[in-house]
Amino acid sequence: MNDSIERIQNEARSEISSAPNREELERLRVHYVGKKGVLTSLLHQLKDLPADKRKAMGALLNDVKTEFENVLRLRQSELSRKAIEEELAKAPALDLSLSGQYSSAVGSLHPVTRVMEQFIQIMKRIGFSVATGPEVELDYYNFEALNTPEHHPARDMQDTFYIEPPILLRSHTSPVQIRTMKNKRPPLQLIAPGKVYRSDYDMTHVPMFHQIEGLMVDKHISFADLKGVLHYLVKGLFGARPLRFRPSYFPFTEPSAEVDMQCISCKGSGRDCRICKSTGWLEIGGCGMVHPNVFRAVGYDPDEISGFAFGMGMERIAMLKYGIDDIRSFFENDLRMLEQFSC
Ligand code: 2NL
Repeated sequence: MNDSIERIQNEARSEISSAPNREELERLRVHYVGKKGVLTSLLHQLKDLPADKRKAMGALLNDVKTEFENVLRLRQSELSRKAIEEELAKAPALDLSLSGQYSSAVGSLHPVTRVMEQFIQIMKRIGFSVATGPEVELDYYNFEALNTPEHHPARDMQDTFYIEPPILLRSHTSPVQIRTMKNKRPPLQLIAPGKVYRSDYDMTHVPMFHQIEGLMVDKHISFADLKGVLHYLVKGLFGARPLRFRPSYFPFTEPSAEVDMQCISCKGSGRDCRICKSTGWLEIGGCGMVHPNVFRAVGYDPDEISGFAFGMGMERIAMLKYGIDDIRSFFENDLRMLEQFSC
């Protein structure tokens, strides 16, 4: 039996390693290691051997089987590689530098980003610098230092997202101004652009929006300076037009005002105007003279210096600029909407 095994081994090795193609290789596999193959039938004959030889012969046959399987696998991979090489040799070389059948879409800036960048660029021209800060804030910077006392309604859980008091998502970018004032001495001219968070959701409110706040602090800063800066800003964003300052209230400014600009659609006439609801005016933000308590909180002396501040929602400005009536459309990622504002 040993003799014939050696003969089978030699024969199998040479046949398998010279098999010309996959079909022939498969035939050899079935012949040598298949269910009715040579090795299987030898294994069946084991039971006829005397017990003392059976074990050694069994082990030998298993080793031979493993070897056949390895040789088969090796030839299989050689033939596969040969097939690929033949295929490659047949075909003309593939030109990877050819342009594709489909072109990929070119992206553009989101309309809110465009308005923000334009806003920043206008303010930089008149000497304002850009400051940024954390979106996850402390109650102290978001409310306390801004003359917003503990039981003020703005701190209500319904309006503000709390991580875990006193940690919250900033509801305006004013904390950036507070942090900057604490680190620098007047004169100061800065804007703070960024994301802010409020628990609101309807046609004109979303829980996250973009705000830019402006702040100017020096000796003798007056409401006239505020008006001059806002006129310059609006001129850059929409073209020169009248502004209206309506008395209002913010805890961090005194006096405070809402800023309205003359309607861009009806030019202030108010005739049948959907945009301004026939009032002739559009609200664009809020402003005021920085409250003395805010200056005290950052270590400035309100008898020495004064300042103005203002805030605007960028989605609101973009809606007015582009005639968009639902703020939620900025956040739906519908390309039919977004592509209209790409350039
Ligand atoms: C609005 C109104 C406003 C301010 C923001 C401010 C910041 C400091 C001190 C005083 Cl550090 N005021 N910011 C003042 C008035 C209005 O925003 O309608 N925002 C969307």
